[in-house]
Amino acid sequence: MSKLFEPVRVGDIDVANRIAMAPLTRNRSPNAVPTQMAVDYYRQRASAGLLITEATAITQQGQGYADVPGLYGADQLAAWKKVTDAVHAEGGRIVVQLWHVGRISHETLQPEGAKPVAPSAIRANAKTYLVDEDGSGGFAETSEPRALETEELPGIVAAYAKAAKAAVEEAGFDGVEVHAANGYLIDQFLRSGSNRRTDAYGGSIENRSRLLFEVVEAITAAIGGGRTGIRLSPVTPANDAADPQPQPLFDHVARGLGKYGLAYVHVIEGATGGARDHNQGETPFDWAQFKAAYRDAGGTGAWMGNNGYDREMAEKAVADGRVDLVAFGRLFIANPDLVERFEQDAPLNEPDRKTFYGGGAKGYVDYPSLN
Ligand code: 8OZ
Repeated sequence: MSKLFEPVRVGDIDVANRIAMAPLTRNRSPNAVPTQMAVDYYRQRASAGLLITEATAITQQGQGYADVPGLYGADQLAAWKKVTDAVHAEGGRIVVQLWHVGRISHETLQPEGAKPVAPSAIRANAKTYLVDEDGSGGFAETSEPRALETEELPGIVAAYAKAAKAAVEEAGFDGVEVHAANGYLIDQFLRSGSNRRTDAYGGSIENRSRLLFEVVEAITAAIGGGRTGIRLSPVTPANDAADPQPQPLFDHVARGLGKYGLAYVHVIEGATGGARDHNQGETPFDWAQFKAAYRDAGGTGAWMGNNGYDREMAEKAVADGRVDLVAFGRLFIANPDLVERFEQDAPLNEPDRKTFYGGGAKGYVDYPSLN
């Protein structure tokens, strides 16, 4: 049997196989509260070794799209508890992805119609998705952000830690994943294209990484490193993420993460949802060097690969020891029993792009399982 189906320890979390469900935004949480359908959706997929929820806002300021869930209100935590109970009843494991979108937002989604916040007041060349009063949806340009004051940053760090603690203690999650990828707030601080700050959070690689490390420090102090994972996307162009020198930046990040006893590091290899060989900067990104930087610094967390894998690629990557787990996104949208289908080499359902974002049961909880 392939190692892909063997159990592995992910920090403090025992998982049944090396197959993770990637975080997938589905825009089906009206008023930022997951529905009963979300309970069914995650329950159906509970045979994944590890489920990572869709990105979930830690505060209203951290949200940037219509109908994405949050983790800052009692109603949201209670709704997530139903999800985690359902997954645990099936023997599954589930972590929540903690999200602050930064500048990838729109004034109409922000508290009191305020400007979204960012490292610097530079509008992203990116779109968000909004829904009108009458329920019709559409893409919209992100709003011009305002630069966060240095004095505001401890509040953002504290909001991450508070969300992590509530996620574990109140909502019943096995852990959290820090969303530090895809051009959202933490990634906006990391990259020089979006960070022109002149305080201790901008300029050098050390300074641009500061917020990330403060967030990880606060979360691991609150819930333990063994329940904390992180997602990074060193070369993605998603959401206008831009840096001419991702290698030294992300090697520094990897080294710094080594000391926190993290459960896992989740890496989007290439352009998110796109070309695996996409590069940013002058030289091809050296993925082995990036991983070695983490291991050399004492990092013992599981290494999770993601982006366009199929079963064969995943089996090889795990067999070679290049990764410990593989996260699948689109395949999990369409195949609730992806693990069983892989094990049996059974045919896969095709994902329907039209129902990825927004809508109801169609394309969400109605993909058939083998049995
Ligand atoms: C697709 C649509 C909206 C958000 C990400 C959270 O890229 C997302 C996202 C993906 O990480």
